[in-house]
Amino acid sequence: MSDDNHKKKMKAEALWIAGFLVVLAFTAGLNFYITSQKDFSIATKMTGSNSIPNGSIPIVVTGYQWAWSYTYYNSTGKQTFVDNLNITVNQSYTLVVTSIAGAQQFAVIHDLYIPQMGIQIYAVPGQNNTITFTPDKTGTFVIECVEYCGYEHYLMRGYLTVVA
Ligand SMILES: [Cu+2]
Repeated sequence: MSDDNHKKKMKAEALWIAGFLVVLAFTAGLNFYITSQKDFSIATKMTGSNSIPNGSIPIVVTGYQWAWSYTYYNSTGKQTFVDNLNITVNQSYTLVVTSIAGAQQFAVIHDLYIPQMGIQIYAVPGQNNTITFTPDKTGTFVIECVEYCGYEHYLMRGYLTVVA
């Protein structure tokens, strides 16, 4: 191998490494940014008492492979939404979190995480885990599953939108 050729190869390798580091730095930066958005003051009066307090609106959250569904009752009756949830500011909500029970391979544990609200609760087949909270700021917040639950785990993302 000539010296020139060797230099070219070294340069190509250095470029590959540099490019890879740029991609890593970008994704790490994005992750740090999102997790730094945590503001536990957004959700107040949080409890995990496993009961639904008076005046709190229950929302049944079910983890599937691979989506979240939210079911609640309002003036138009029973409503079910997939992935995204819209709620009202300064209203108390109780999430009743579970995972679909059924054929063994689908009955897996998920983990509901709303980082900016400081909410994290397991979704376990056959269990109803509750958490009560009152959002006191409007905005759009990421909802994600943080328990690896199968190969499309990454699809279990959505948005919680708090409106006035
Ligand atoms: Cu999951």
